[in-house]
Amino acid sequence: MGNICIIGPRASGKTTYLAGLSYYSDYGGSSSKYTVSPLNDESRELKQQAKDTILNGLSLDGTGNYVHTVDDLIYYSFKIEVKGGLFQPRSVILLNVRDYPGEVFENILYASGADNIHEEFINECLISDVDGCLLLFTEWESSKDDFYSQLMSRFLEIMDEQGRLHNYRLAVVMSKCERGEIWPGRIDPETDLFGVYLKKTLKTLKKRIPKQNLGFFALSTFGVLGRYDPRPNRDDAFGSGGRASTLRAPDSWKPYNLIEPLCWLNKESGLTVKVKS
Ligand SMILES: Nc1nc2c(ncn2[C@@H]2O[C@H](COP(=O)(O)OP(=O)(O)O)[C@@H](O)[C@H]2O)c(=O)[nH]1
Ligand SMILES: [Mg+2]
Repeated sequence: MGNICIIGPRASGKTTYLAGLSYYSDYGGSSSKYTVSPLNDESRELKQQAKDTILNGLSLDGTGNYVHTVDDLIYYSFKIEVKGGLFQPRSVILLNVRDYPGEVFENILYASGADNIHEEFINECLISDVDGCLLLFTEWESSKDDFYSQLMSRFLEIMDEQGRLHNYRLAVVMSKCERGEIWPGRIDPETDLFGVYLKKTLKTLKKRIPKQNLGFFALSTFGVLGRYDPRPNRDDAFGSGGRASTLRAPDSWKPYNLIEPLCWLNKESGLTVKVKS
């Protein structure tokens, strides 16, 4: 039962993921494979916000950029209990997450020197009581592959400096996977998403991270319209920060794979727990 971080570039869906994860266990009722208990005020508020926004067709506001120290960032803390099944034990995950604005992650490439606050944020994700990290990616154009791959090289360098290259799990996730072009790739994301669209990034990660510490996933907080209706459950709208997507049919909300990467990251349950949310 350890700490897990979530990082990813701007607008990769981090805050929406957390909001959806925290609220879906109530919304899905007994069909949810897990329950989430918020452990602090910020988490309770996010869960409430999820109810007001995701289900009512409004979008969450973007995470602000005006942060000067790690302590300026919102901190969420959740206890997640994954229900046991016939062949799987019940497991408990503690998810402690600072809500980093995407810039923090992207700037590790550009910033340098003593005032490198971005590295300070990343270092916090790599301290010894953190077991691993959920890394959210959202774009797949080939121009992005170069950028993500450079970003990962730098991230791996920092991991190495912190002595975490061989003892840190990385769940590499393609978010918003309900999008039509990538939905079929969700079944084997390593081969059909990262291996097709983000080849360099995949190679960079595989070169340095031990196989058992590297997992590839696809998830979608929004999901598709139904089991036999693969159209995205999504409407594009404009939010305060530009383009923003919201749920198209809140009554049919069924997120995809929210909990699986967390179960994999969670040391205690390791690879034995496979749960679809
Ligand atoms: N299509 C789609 N859009 C999503 C999904 N999750 C989040 N978004 C949208 O992506 C945008 C950025 O999400 P946000 O959570 O603010 O990203 P963050 O900057 O990483 O915290 C928002 O407009 C969300 O509505 C998803 O599962 N599918
Ligand atoms: Mg955010």
